[in-house]
Amino acid sequence: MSFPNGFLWGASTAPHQIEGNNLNSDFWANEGRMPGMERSGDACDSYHRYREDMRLLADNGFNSYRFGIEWARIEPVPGEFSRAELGHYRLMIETALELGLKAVVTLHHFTNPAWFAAEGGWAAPPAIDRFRAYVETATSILDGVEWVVTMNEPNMLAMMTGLALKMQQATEAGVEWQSPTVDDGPRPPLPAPEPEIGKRFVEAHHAVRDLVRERTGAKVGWSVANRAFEARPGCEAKMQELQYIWEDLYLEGSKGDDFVGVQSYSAQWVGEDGIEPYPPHPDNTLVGTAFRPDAIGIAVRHTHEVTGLPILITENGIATSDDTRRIAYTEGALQALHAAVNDGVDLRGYLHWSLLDNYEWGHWAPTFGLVQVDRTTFVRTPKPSLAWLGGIARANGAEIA
Ligand code: IFM
Repeated sequence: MSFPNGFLWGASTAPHQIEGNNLNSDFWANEGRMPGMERSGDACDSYHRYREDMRLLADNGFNSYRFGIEWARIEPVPGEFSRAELGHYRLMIETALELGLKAVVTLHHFTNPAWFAAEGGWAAPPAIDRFRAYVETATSILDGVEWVVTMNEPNMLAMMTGLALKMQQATEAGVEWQSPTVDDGPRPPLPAPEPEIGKRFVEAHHAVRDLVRERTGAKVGWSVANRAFEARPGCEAKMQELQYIWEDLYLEGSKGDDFVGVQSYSAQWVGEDGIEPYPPHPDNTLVGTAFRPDAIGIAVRHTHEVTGLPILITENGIATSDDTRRIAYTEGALQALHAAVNDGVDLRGYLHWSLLDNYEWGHWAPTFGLVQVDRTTFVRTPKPSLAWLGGIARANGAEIA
């Protein structure tokens, strides 16, 4: 099983999930407000330990690293850009290049500056201009970066933004908010993203795309969470309707980009009543989703059909405490990807989610990392999957039965 020349092999992270103390962000301000939600705190202290993290990748055979720059640090108050923070991210880029890692840089990964949220967030009139001003400033440090992701999972962000609005309305009406749980029963389907919010993100993406291209020469795209829907017999039309709301609006928004990022973790059935819950099963992951290594194959084929663009796997992985399951999952995912390449999908790289066991948006229990992190000492302990995947990266392929 070999992959195309120049294939990117790496891992992905997001600033809020690993850096620690992202004090000026809206997510930080809201942590702990919902029952059962844990705080990010120092996270993995990658803000200070990024060289060590990148070394783990470079020393184990990988050739790329996806990380984000944090808007809330760069622009802590409207219009005031921190030269020190821009310098920090410039040093990160230089460190990656020095270690032989291609930097894949995300400009927005779910979190906003707290002031932006207070101004009304993405629904407010100045949102697009605010984002454009941030991106314009950020481009000044991107020399040498070949791949830029403008926004991470705009479809999940549209879902989260819609949910936050509903929570706010419930609070204002004095009604207690019931959040969906993933405890013992079947994991309920996530609420659908609001298309109107999604269209705003398409607008935001288009507003910065040429800016990034002109100022940096990097390839520009965004990364869409792919649900890998499968239709029960007779439910194809229902599936297409949901596919539009969940993915195709965003995939169509990527037309004209240089590439599209595909992110996929599990597959989900669509029946007459819509998306089916993941039923409880011993193989389910720590976030309650089904063990479906083949999902990434469904995701890239659908993305290829809708966009025809070069594809970078910007996230794929599994929340498990059993690293042998991580290896089995990733092996299955690579097989599915290899088959898709053979069928003509233009695949440029595979970036595993995630390098580190990190902060999973309110929870520390779901561990996605190739590397375990002690949250008191911050000592990094590589899991066997790091060397295993790095070996495949070195060989640009593998003998897989
Ligand atoms: O941790 C997240 C990431 O921030 C976005 N994509 C899915 C991951 C796992 O849930």
